Amino acid sequence: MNEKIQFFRDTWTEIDLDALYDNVKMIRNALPRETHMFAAVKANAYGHGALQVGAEVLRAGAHGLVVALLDEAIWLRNNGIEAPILVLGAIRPGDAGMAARHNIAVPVFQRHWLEEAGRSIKDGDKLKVHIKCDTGMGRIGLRGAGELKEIEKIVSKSDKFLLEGIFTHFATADQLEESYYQQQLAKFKRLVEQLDTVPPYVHAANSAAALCHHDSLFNAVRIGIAIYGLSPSDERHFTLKTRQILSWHTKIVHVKELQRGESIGYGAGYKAREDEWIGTIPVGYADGWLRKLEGHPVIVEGEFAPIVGRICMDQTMIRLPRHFPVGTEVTLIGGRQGRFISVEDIAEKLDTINYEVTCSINFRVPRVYKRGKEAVEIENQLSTH
Ligand code: PMH
Repeated sequence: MNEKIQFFRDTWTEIDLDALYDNVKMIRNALPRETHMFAAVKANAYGHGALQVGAEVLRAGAHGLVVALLDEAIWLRNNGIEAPILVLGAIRPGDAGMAARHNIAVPVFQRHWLEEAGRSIKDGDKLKVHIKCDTGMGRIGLRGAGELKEIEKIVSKSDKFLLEGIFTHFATADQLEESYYQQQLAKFKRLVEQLDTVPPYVHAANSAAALCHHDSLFNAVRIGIAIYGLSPSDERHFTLKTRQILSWHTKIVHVKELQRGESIGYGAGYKAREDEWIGTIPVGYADGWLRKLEGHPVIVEGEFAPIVGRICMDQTMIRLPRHFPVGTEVTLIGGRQGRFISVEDIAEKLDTINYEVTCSINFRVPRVYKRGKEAVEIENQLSTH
């Protein structure tokens, strides 16, 4: 580990690169050999770190990466990622030249966008485009065969564009009820059949679809949540034994004994029911450790300890089963000493989904990348080095 890269507050996440590698291999092995797997590393790889996750998933056999923003794609390119990258979200037509220059593929679904984009692409450059079809998600995409044919015609006639793919996105692939999924799939198939020339990548499946519906695979898939070892669905059970790759830790910075009746935190909202040991940990809602987690347990030396009082911006108090010294490690998410707190446990307490939990862990929290027990890299976005 590079000793120069460090952090000065004992709060960090650990990303298990071995588990990530195994997860990707497992998912790859569950798919036909010829299926191209694109890994979704948008939103900083769902909070796990796009550069490190991107490099590892490619090493494990992913074919390319998908992101939401052109900014995310350029950042990956500037940091040495050479594999295919597709932006999923709409980009401004004036930025098409920039995407072409960086060999980044983008979605197309509006005729007037193509006309304007063509003007921003330098002569000699070619922009790779994937036609985005809205078959029922209702976000972006063309909806009818007429628009599709028009766009195919403009793209195929222009020397500024290269038709590389066609895709859609499912709204309900994670649900047991399949009729809406089937409707979307049928619509997409009908649209693909309208093309004069089928492009190299035809893709529709996210994690839930790829793992549950083999009819959704076409020749490429876009897998996000499953590579992180998190469940794509509350309703469906997955047999793949992927592992959660993220854990979150901190250390106690202060310990005190409270007398019965004394209170804790903003609003003096918690009162000790008896004499109690209280620890303070340096993590709060400004890190993505949200106030709604009050009452939820953390792990201290293999025992659960509940969060007491309101979570502050940068600090949280926990009720300890007994005295622990300052510096004792506390686990907020993940496993330690035989106990485990899953991302899904936190999501349930927050009344949200696992995706939102990891995406909410923000730039203040350093990411420590591990192989085996060894930390191989630390990413601290606040680093002054
Ligand atoms: N493709 C598109 C177009 C997506 O928006 C997403 C995830 C994925 C693939 C990967 O999905 P998975 O993580 O379920 O495998 N997008 C989002 C989203 O916009 N909100 O939550 C997940």
